[in-house]
Amino acid sequence: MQYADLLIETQGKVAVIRLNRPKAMNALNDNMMNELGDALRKFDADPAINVIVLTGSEKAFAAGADIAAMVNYSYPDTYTTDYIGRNWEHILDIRKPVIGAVAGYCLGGGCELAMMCDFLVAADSARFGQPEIKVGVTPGAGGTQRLPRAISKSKAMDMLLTTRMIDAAEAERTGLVSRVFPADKLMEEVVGIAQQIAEMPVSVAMQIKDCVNKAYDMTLTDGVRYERRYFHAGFGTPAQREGMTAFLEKRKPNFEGL
Ligand code: DAK
Repeated sequence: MQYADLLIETQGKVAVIRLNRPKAMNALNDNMMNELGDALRKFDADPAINVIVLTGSEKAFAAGADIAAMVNYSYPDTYTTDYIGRNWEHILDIRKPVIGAVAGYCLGGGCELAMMCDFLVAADSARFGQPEIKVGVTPGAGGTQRLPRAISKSKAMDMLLTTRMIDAAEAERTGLVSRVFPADKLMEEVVGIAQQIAEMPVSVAMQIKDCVNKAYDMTLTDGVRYERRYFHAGFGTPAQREGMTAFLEKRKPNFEGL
């Protein structure tokens, strides 16, 4: 796959998508978001890939939506063409696990994009922030909704209203990221995590992702019922037969193609 604003590589069953607009701190523009949607959809449909890693550069995951592109937009420009909605949220339709690996600045729309990943790991250089108020707008890709769910209302209000950036340690402490690594080890570590997941049955990984995401949209009772349906259905799958048989036979399970 060749893209103008992304770099792509694969390592076994893991695909790495790298945001790549180095001169603009990976500011997100229409072309990059269209390309990202295309790459994500292709890997989601590729039976050779089980897990996707989304990352940026050492300096920036992404420093927000491209302010130069937005500066002259009018309300009709954004409303009638569904700016953001039209191409920023493809990642939410991806059924395989997507891990975000953040180094450097992760601001505004960049932080919102990162929060659409299934989970985040960070380099110790990472800085997260929602500085949109400073450029005169509210966040438009979920910042006011996903951030309080991730780190608490108080922390989110603080970040959104003051534009204070939090570092990797605070991001881990508050639950925004799951693990922090030295910057020079980030990619090695995240690909290792992705490979570990890629050895699991991909169908079950997809089901778990679906269930966890439902936890945000359903009542607890409905969510547990939803999960239970997958659990029961699991007893009709080769993954369950192989996983449990391998355990009893004291061997490593082979979930290839499952
Ligand atoms: N957009 C465009 N260019 C950007 C950029 C951005 N968000 N961030 C950085 N750049 C560019 C800089 O302009 C500069 O370009 P040149 O001058 O070299 O041509 C280059 O990247 C390097 O940046 P700096 O020279 O500023 O580098 P520093 O190390 O000094 O500072 C920084 C790095 C990340 C702290 C700083 O660049 C910065 O504060 N950037 C802006 C961060 C920001 O405000 N992000 C939020 C953007 S607003 C909406 C939906 C969504 C959104 C809004 C509305 N609706 C549906 C209505 C989302 C909005 C946003 O994300």
